[in-house]
Order: sequence, then structure tokens, then C-alpha cells
Amino acid sequence: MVEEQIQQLQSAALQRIEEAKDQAALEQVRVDVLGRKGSLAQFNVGKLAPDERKVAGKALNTAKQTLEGAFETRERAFASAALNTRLKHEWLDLTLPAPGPRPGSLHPVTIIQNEIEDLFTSLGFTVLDGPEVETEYHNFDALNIPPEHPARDMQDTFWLANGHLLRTHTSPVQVRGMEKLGPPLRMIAPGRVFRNEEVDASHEHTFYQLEGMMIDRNVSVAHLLYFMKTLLSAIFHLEAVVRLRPGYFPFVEPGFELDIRCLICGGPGCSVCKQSGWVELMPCGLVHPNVLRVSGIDPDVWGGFAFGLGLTRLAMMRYGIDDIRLLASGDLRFLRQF
Ligand code: 2NL
Repeated sequence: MVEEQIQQLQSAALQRIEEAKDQAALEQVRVDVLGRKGSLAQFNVGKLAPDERKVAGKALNTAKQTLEGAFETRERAFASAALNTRLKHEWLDLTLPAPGPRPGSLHPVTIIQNEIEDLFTSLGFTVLDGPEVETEYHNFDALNIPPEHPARDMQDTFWLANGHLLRTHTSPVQVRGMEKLGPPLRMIAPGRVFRNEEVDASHEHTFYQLEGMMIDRNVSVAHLLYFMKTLLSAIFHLEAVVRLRPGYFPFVEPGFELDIRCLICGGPGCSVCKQSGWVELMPCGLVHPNVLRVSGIDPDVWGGFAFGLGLTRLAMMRYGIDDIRLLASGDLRFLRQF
């Protein structure tokens, strides 16, 4: 009798399990049937006569096991249906072509630096590198800029607590080159330099310079002009027309400002050359005897020319970049154009 009731309950429960629409409905059936106050729990086997108790207990256990199995099967069906739905929505077409490589590109200043390095290397110059944190001696003293000299005010320097400084030009690399290599020598020193500047569209505290120097016997301003014209013609891909004006720098004597005929208007005058027909491009000169002497080179035997070139300014001129701050901005929209 009890056994029959249990079997009926089991079939009813199996039917409900089969009909449950989702996991929540299934959970409700489980509570109703297997729960602490569920329909199976109402059979109090303890109250039955011993022979009935045995049969009923066995039937209860069987029903419980059967139902638990059915719950599990239904649950798995729900899980796999959910997975199938998800997979259908996350479908990925593996036959589509790959997006292809996204190569980087050289920074505009690096492009110019590489070109100038190639040119000077072909003319027998060595490319030198040196520290960005320099001694006061190599940045100033060895360049004929004594402590009280106004030229120190011309350089707004980042001084470090230990008396060293961030180099304000790449000249100290050349001082180290003279000390180490001795004459005759041809070298260029490209690199990053630092000045304590108020930053705006045309001023940066960090920018790139390339200085160069040739020391040999009987080096004259004619050599200086020849090398500078060769350099500029290669950079601008045309026969550069240049002129020298007197300029003052403590490390050269005589010193010059080298101008190039305006590349935009070719002479008559425009906004780029401020109507003068010339663009100021390169400070240069013959190396001062004091500079040679302190680095162990005899100025009575050896002489040379030296020049400074603003790599950052050159890059801005070539590519028409109107704001110097773009160069170190790391903005990919800017960098991808080169
Ligand atoms: C500049 C740089 C110039 C030099 C730099 C130089 C270096 C040594 C000796 C002599 Cl070790 N000269 N470099 C020469 C002439 C001009 O210009 O930043 N001028 C504003």
C-alpha cells in the first residue's frame, strides 16, 4: 500500500521534472519532493509495522535515488542548452584573413639623425656617444667658458645636487673625444640635450642636437664651408647656397652663424625667412686654441672646425611640424605619419 503510494509520487515527480522549463522551476520541484518538508519526507517509516517498514524503506530509497538521478540529468540538459546558446552567439569565423602586421616607424628626429650619420660616416667621421649627466668641467670649463663668463648665463642649466648637470649641448662628447682619440680626428656627436626652458610651441627642455668637429693640420674656414655645403645639399636634396655671418661662441674663434638660402622662396623673401631670403641654420667656427690646449692638443700644430646642428629644429623644418611638443608626446596619430 505504502509502496504503491511512493511509486505514484515518484512518477508524478518524474513528470514534473520532465516538464520543468528552466533551472529555477527544477529547483522548486526538488524542494517540493526531496525537501525537508517535501512529499517524500511525509512518509514516516518509523510508524509502520516492521514488515511494512522494510518494504516501504526500500521503496523510499529507490524513489530518492531515481529522482536524484532524474534531477541531475535534467540539470545537465539545461547547462548544455545554455552553453549551446552562448556558443551560437559567440561564433567566430576562423576563415577570415588575419588583420596583418602593424609595423612601427622611425621617429622623425631619428630619420634625420640616421641620414646625417650615414653622410658623415661616408666622409670619414666617427659617430661618438657620451653621458647625458655631465661634469661641470666637460660641459663648461673645457669649452673655454670660465665660471664668471656670461656664456654660463646663456645656458639655462639643470644642475644636480652633486654638482653635476644635464648636458646643455653635445660639446662635452667632443671634449671626451679629443681627450681620448687625439689628433687628427673627425667626429660627430648626436644626442639628447637639456635646458631649463619654459616649454611652449617652439621651446622644449629636452631636444636633439648634432655637433661635429674635424681636427687636422691646416684646417681653414674653406674646409668648414665645404663640409657644411655638402651636408646641407645632402639633407635638402639640392645645391645649398650658404653665407657666413660673424657669431660669438666662447669655444670657437672666429665664430660664425651659417645661413642657408631660403628653401621656400629661394631668395625674394617670405614668411619662413621673415622676408630676408635667408634662414639661420648652423652656428660654427674654428675651434678655439684654449679648447684644443685643455684637451691635450697643441694649437700650434693642429686646428679644426666645429659646428652645431639642431636636429629637432631640422626635423620640424623638413616635415612642417609647428609644435615642438608633439615630438615627445608619444601620440600615435602624430608618429604614424612618418
Ligand atoms: C650651439 C652649438 C656650436 C660648436 C657648437 C664645438 C664643440 C667643441 C669645440 C668647439 Cl668641443 N666647438 N661646438 C661650435 C660652434 C657652434 O654651436 O648650440 N650653439 C648655440
